[in-house]
Amino acid sequence: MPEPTPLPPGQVEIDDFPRFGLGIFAFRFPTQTDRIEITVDGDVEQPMRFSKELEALERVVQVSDMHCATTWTKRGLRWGGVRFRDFYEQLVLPQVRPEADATLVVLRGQDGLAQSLPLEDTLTDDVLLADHLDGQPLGVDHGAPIRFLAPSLYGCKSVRHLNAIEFWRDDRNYRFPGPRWLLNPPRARVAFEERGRVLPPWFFRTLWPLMIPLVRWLFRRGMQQYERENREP
Ligand SMILES: Nc1nc2c(c(=O)[nH]1)N[C@H]1C(S)=C(S)[C@@H](COP(=O)(O)O)O[C@H]1N2
Ligand SMILES: [Mo]
Repeated sequence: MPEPTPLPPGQVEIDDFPRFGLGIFAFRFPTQTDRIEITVDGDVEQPMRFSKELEALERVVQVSDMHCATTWTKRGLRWGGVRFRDFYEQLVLPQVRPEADATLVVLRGQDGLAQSLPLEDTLTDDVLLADHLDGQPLGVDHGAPIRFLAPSLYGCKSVRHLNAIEFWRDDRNYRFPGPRWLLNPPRARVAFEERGRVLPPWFFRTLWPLMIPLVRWLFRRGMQQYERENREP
């Protein structure tokens, strides 16, 4: 076995892989999980909706770590899906035709989460549209039916239940659903410890670990509620 690479600065390894996020999303769920449907819009020539088209892209399996800005890291997750770069080059560029300067990518999840990031951060080799985890279709806990996955960025950018991708010239059409100055780093690069927008890493390293048990509990409760409501009669 090769030696594992060292953990990024300020991260602590955990054994389980919790459903996690901003507390307000603990009780929000996708409305539809059996079909992959992604709308592509923004400063583009031809807005489109893709579904079966994704099946034409090369499939990849990738083992990567998930680093949450609150300091937990789950290592060695085995994702399956397609590369975001292939999606962009083979479907978006020829068919949707974004304006040349539309380089702000906005990702939206069915639960109402919205995130933005620069286009260049989405085109690296390790960024996926993932629909499988450990050889199984994604469950509701980890993003069914499909999620964005960018392992070199903190988990907040890896939007679950992805149903819209937009390419904009600027951030006029993007609003983060929470206190942006506190919780919404523009890039969230793990290697540079971009945990927040304004406050320094040590602030988050100290504060966030105290919140993890509460957030885990909320997201577990949310999942239990979802399972009760969606149980087969
Ligand atoms: N749609 C959606 N995506 C989301 C979140 C969320 O609340 N809603 N939380 C983010 C955060 S903060 C993290 S750390 C990761 C965690 O991924 P997991 O829930 O699959 O463990 O999901 C991210 N993607
Ligand atoms: Mo996170």
